[in-house]
Amino acid sequence: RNSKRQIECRRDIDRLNARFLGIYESLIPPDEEKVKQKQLVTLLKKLVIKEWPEAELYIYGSCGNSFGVSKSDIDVCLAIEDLDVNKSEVLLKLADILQSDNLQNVQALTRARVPIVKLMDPVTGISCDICINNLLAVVNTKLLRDYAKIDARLRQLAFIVKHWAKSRGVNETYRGTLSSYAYVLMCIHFLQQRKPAILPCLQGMEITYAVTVDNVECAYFDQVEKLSSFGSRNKESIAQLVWAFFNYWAYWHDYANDVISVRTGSILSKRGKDWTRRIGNDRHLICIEDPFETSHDLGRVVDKFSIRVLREEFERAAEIMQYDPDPCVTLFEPY
Ligand code: 3AT
Ligand code: MG
Repeated sequence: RNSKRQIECRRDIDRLNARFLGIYESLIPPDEEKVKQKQLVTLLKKLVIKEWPEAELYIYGSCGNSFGVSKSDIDVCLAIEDLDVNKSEVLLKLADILQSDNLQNVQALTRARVPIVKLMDPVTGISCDICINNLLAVVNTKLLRDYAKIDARLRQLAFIVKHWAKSRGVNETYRGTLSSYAYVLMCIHFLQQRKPAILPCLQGMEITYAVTVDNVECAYFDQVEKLSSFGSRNKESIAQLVWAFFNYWAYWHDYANDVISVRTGSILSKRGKDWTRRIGNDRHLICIEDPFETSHDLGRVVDKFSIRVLREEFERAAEIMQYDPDPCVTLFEPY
């Protein structure tokens, strides 16, 4: 009878895996959408080159890091070599140019924390944000994309986690919860920690790619095609990983002492980073070290109210994965 129960249990897990993979597949942007994104970026390049012949345009964020779901906005960075550019002037000029080319809803937000021009392409319906010289974001986009190439389970897990976070209202930095970028780093770190590991620590390996951006050295092993069987000793399925991810953040993470660090592939101590007290607005209630700007805690947006919301949501998700007969529905119920 025992082995019969095991077989039934196995079937349940297989069914749950298939459900999660189905959700993942349904979130992937179709090829036509990728083509349209490229077309819009090509148009933008053409317009930009006329005014700034030396400038480059880079896609960053979820359209460039491979963690973008269907219908995401495009994040674009205009890189201008001239170090003393006045960003506001450039943005206003850029807004002018875009407006005269019939792009819609063009707005220059020169006073935002990251100043941008927003626009919408009436042909494709795609929205786009353009920032100036935010090259660290371009480099961290490449890091995330490189990690995604190593093991398919990273992209699957991160899509599920981002979808959960958006459904549950905990992907809103202006309300004190975490950015998509932070969630992807949490997923990478989690897969680095599995036993056996599913992801390596690229910044701890031989350096094959190095750039210095804004005085920050960004260096790591980027020949990831050589690592395509790295995680194969670990056979965990996506359903197990989703369960273990939420379980970790609900019950095992030491919020009082620990910092998760993709850069080192390990847990660091808050004391070591001097992140034990509130300084200004940085409260360090959940600590996620940026892989390149190591003094930057991606949890710094979280305050004493939103940390409770976040932890309750992690606990809710862990409970659902443990006990709910149909976790794939309940997990993503709107809040
Ligand atoms: P969505 O699919 O749009 O939710 P995304 O990956 O595009 O996810 P964001 O729009 O929040 O995420 O951010 C765009 C990029 O900007 C992602 C990352 O390369 C960079 N970025 C975002 N937040 C930070 C941060 N706090 N520090 C450094 N880079 C950041
Ligand atoms: Mg984005």
